[in-house]
Amino acid sequence: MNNLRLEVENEIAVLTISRPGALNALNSETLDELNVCLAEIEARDDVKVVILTGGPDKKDNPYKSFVAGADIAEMVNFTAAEARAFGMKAAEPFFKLMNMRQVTIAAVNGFALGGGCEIAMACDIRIAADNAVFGQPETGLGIIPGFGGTQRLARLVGMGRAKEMIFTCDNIDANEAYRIGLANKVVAKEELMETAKAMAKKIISKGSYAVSIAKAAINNGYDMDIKNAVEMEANLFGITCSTHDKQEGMSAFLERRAAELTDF
Ligand code: CO8
Repeated sequence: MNNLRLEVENEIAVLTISRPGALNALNSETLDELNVCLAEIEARDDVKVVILTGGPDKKDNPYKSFVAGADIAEMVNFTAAEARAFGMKAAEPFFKLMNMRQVTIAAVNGFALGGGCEIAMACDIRIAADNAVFGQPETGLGIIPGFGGTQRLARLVGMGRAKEMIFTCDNIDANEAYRIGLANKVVAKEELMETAKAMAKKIISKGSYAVSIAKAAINNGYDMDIKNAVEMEANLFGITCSTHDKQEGMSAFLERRAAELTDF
């Protein structure tokens, strides 16, 4: 892989997008690598949480940029057909981040602009360094967010705020992102990875199978009517009740001891 780095330790995969000369902008090669890498991660039993972050810039500053967008140099001469294909190429790994059985956390270490904000939004959770900057500058470039931004931003922060960000191209800082629900947490930049790993560890300490079923229930139910969504949840609840973890988790509570959860 030319533009991605994968490190797995303690059931946490840290996936770093690394294009130092372009502030980690997403080009076709990076999207392809991401797609392959996420498929491999999903098949691994030794990974329970994925943390996605950006590598240092060319001056080796680790807090300059998460992802500064899709690669403008690649897009400048796109025909309409090529642009559509590029959007669909991103949709695959973005849906993997959203729907894979492992929890995905974006550790936003600087600029999260355009496609960078969009890939962070495809993750389950966003933790922002205090210097992070979020924005959707596309309309200023004569395009629209094309990696799911018009859809995911409105779902996360509401239509009014999404429209304001997309129509004005105003960037927002980490605290504002937290205030409007775009970031789950803001931490000192030096504590970003430590915080993301601590959250990952806490999630891993729960029943991993239950967490992955809960993720599926939230994702699948979101666009359903409430009646069907609640029925779908009841079905998934039934499935979790057939697991070792349910028996162990509830017995441990009743016996006043710590549960020894496995991943099923
Ligand atoms: N694409 C390509 N190269 C980039 C990008 C990018 N998005 N962002 C930065 N770079 C490059 C710069 O060109 C520069 O390269 P070089 O050193 O060779 O000149 C290098 O990274 C460093 O950047 P700067 O010198 O500009 O660094 P500054 O600290 O001065 O500024 C900024 C940092 C503010 C982040 C600035 O680089 C910037 O504004 N970048 C562009 C941000 C942007 O507009 N992002 C949105 C892009 S459009 C998009 O994401 C659409 C997604 C959907 C596509 C759907 C298609 C179907």
